Amino acid sequence: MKKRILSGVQPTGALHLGNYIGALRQWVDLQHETDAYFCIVDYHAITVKQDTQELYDNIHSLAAMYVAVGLDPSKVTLFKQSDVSAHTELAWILNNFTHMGELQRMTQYKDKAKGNGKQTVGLFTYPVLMAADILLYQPHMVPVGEDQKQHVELTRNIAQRFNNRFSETFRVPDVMHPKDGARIMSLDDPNTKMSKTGSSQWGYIALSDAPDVVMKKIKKAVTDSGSTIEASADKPALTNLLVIYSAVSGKTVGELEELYHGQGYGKFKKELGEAIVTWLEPIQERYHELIQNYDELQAILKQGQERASVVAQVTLDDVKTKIGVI
Ligand code: ATP
Ligand code: LTN
Repeated sequence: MKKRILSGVQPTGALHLGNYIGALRQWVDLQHETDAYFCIVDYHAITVKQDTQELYDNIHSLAAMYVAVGLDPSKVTLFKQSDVSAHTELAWILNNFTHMGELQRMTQYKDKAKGNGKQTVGLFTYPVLMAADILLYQPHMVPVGEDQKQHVELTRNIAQRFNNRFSETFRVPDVMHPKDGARIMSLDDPNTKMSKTGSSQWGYIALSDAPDVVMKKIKKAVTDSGSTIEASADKPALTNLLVIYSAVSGKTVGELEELYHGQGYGKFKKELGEAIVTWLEPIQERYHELIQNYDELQAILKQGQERASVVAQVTLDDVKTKIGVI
């Protein structure tokens, strides 16, 4: 039997190279050999303030990007979290199997709540909703970037706690990171992760960025002192650029180091920018076709909802029976 995987992205803005290299690239690679579920986690997005129309548009553009990067909706289940009400139902139940202290230790919560005296309960219990997203589908693996490792660990703890209290109910899933690029760094600050909401526009390359924007962002990207182009612990900025180059060109970091041995940063950056633009071209073409075809996107999400609901309901009914409400 095929192994099952599940993952998700928040519809909070354009997908960037960090999302692709850290998460979606693995999804595309795994889609044929696994039974795969990919979610648009719109209820996670509202844990920070969203504009109504923008959120609606972001959901559809993320669905289009999922398909444009290579996910085949006839092979995988693409769906919207809010379309399957089992997610919020299970999240409520799991809230009662999660300790305050566990959530207080979550680094993403601490980062997002920083300097804000008015953080919401939704932001606090965000990881419990994520645990519900995962556990409903009984996946073997959760392919995500490194920043999500702590959330998957919490999910495992919640699952084990529930299983110990009642009987075997949830599969305890493993986190799965890519070999390279589990944490792509910001282009303007190699000490922080590339993010669509956290850093300036110069920090990330969106998959929807126009060629001239890509070239400008790469030109402005921070580099390390010295002049050799190599990946090493004391060259975090160049290492990051090499990992990105490798992902978009298919060449290994070692091959790229050899190719640029003795060459200047100028030539390296120009060719890296061009490689990204070339790689993005077919993705953007497919994206533009899809985004204009609203009915097709709706049909993909509807089909995903139908498939996901069936699987999710089986787990939810089992949980409700075990706790005594049915
Ligand atoms: P935010 O704007 O909150 O930073 P984000 O860019 O991290 O959002 P998410 O929707 O939270 O995007 O993440 C989607 C997936 O992309 C997750 O699996 C996450 O681990 C991965 N991811 C996000 N940023 C990076 C990064 N810089 N490097 C590698 N993977 C990443
Ligand atoms: N918190 C994740 C998004 C997310 C997710 C999930 C990822 C929500 N539910 C379930 C994997 C599985 C993030 O990337 N910020």
